[in-house]
Amino acid sequence: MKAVKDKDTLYSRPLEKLVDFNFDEKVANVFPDMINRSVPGYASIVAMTGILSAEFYQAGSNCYDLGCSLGASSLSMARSINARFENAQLVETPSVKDSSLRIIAVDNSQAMLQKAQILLKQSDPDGSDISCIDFICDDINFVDINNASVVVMNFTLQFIALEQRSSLLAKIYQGMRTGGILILSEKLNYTDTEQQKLLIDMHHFFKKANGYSKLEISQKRQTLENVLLPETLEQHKIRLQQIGFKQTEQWFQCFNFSSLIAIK
Ligand code: GEK
Repeated sequence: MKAVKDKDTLYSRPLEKLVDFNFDEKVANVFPDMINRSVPGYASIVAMTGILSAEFYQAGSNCYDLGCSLGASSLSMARSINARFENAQLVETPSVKDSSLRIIAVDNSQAMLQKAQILLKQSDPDGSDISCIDFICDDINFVDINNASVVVMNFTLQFIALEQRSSLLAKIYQGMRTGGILILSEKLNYTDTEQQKLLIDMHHFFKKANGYSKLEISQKRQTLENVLLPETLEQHKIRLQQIGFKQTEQWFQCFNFSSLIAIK
């Protein structure tokens, strides 16, 4: 995706009142800078989302990007899946993309989706990759999941109320084809106090090295406290197993940020 120059300075000055973090227009405008400087490994996870999607995508099925924000994961999926089909077909017939590919990108922030559509058009002016992406503005708890071979939740489940997570994941599982994958990326929590402290410290070193001040780190942390609710790796794995996923593997971790693949 084309880089956006807008720098995240939202928490650089002391704020009188810290309100809970939400994905409004101010956040949407600086989001690429914010997520790259705040989430260790974000760019790798987005790139690998494309690679894994291309391998596990089943022709004629749907792909979902739940909590798509500015569409970075959707674009990565579209490019990688289309490239896989183009390469396969070069050998036999000249052509063509898998015209049945649909990527359903869902977010409940109108501001994010508006910006996503502008950015994707800039990244792919002739629309050859992004024409398969349908944006839906809705709560992912209310969206139907059907005939899916790839479902991506990159740093979205952590914003869903704890008591809604099992039913949401069960709905996703029900809507998936056998052999389909869920890519689940999350910030992790640790039950051991020392381990938790060390991992949080390392995350803050990362943010400091990326130019965030102590004030920015502290104010952002407070605004996320009631909104971003991390769980442990074990909680994620056990829940996915209980829902029925036949294999769950952690394939990435950098500090307290991780990604799992779960296969139906
Ligand atoms: C990326 N996956 O760039 N329904 C729909 N969307 C939601 C909901 C909900 N209930 N709750 C939160 N969101 C993206 C990054 S960001 C992660 C995902 C972060 C949306 C919210 O509006 C936001 O756009 C996204 O989930 C989380 O690969 O900022 O750390």
